[in-house]
Amino acid sequence: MPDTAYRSETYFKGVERIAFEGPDSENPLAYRYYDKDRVVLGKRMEDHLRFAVCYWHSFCWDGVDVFGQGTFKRPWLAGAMNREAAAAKMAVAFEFLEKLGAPFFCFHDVDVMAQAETLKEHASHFAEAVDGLEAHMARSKVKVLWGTANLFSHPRFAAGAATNPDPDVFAFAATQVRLCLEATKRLGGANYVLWGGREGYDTLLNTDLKRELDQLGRFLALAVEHKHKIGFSGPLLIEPKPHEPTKHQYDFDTASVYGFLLRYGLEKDVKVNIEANHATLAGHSFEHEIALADSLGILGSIDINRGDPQNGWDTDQFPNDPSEMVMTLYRLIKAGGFTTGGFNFDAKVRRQSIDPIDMFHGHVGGVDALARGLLGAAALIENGKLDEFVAARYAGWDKDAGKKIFAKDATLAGIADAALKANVAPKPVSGRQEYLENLVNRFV
Ligand code: XLS
Ligand code: NI
Ligand code: NI
Repeated sequence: MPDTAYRSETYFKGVERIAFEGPDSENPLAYRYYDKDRVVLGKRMEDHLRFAVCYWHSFCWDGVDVFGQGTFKRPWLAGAMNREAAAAKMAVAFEFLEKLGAPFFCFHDVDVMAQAETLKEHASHFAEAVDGLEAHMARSKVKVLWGTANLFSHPRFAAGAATNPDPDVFAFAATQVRLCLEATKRLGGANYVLWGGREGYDTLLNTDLKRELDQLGRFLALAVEHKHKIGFSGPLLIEPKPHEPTKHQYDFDTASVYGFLLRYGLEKDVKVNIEANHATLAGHSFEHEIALADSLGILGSIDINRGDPQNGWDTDQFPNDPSEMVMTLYRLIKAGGFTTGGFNFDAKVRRQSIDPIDMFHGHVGGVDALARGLLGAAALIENGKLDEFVAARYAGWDKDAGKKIFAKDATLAGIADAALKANVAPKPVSGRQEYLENLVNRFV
């Protein structure tokens, strides 16, 4: 039986609300950079970062890995996830959110509810959990950054949710998405996320690729239709990931998601939720994925974490690399900052970090890493040299030579004739990479 004797305010004994104490503080449970009301580039830090705690890693995972049992011994995870255990988990979650001073959280439907055996039971247990969330949110003022349906943990989804060979699995998943989208709207959530963990294949030998892509396009189109029908104003966000758990996932990276959206005519309604560790698994830098999403006009939100340079899976560690954080915040600010999105800590403490207090160390450090990145990025922008350099590098495109190429009546032959006539002889110009790297390092 789960131990449900504890209640809100009692699991993280001795932890007070985390306060800003400045860079010289020796207190490990204080923010050294995150000063939520401090105005940076005309906006409060809290409004720049819009950070969220994710329900799943912090409150649903007991430290299990593929070789070993849970190590954390969270009391609410000790037995069956029944209604009492789900309620106890929720009380602990909100105690944590409030003490951390988190403005947002993110959740999967199954994270917040009692375990269900049937679809009908899913609907009723989830409804009860949403009532609970609503009450906790009203009291604490913590908001939903996004909700999502878990369409990957249960064995029924082993061969995919939308892309399953069995249409009943599609219908089951569609029901979950309908309920979770409606709940996210009711809770005032800012976005709705779809991560296709099982929407891919383990072997092409048993896979009809064309059908599966059409099924996924259909699923997404139906979700868009329902979003409009119920008047959910936030965007739908696809979270790209190249593989893990499947060998190949269809929403591989930002570029492939964009191609998919264009093919199914969904590019106006759907954006991306970019995750740092997923970018690196796809062979990109995190900065690349943000810059590309911005240039395609589909940057929605960010799952902030980091991988491990020596291994190739989604380790979901808390971000802590100052230079990566400066460039992340720089790209975000250049993209105009978040509108509905935010930084969701899709991150978990290590399996040996067994004390409840370790959850605070992880999140406090992560928030501070972002805040420090924000200050560095703001200083880099105020310095102006990086932006000036890039603008100067492309300046020719704003002059005659560039404008003529983009003129409506321009042809390849016309451009070639003019080039021949002028006998154009372009001179190589230094890219100044080392100079720029040194410049950025001054703000890390
Ligand atoms: C897994 C994903 C997942 C999504 C939500 O790798 O990051 O946690 O963010 O389903
Ligand atoms: Ni994620
Ligand atoms: Ni992930």
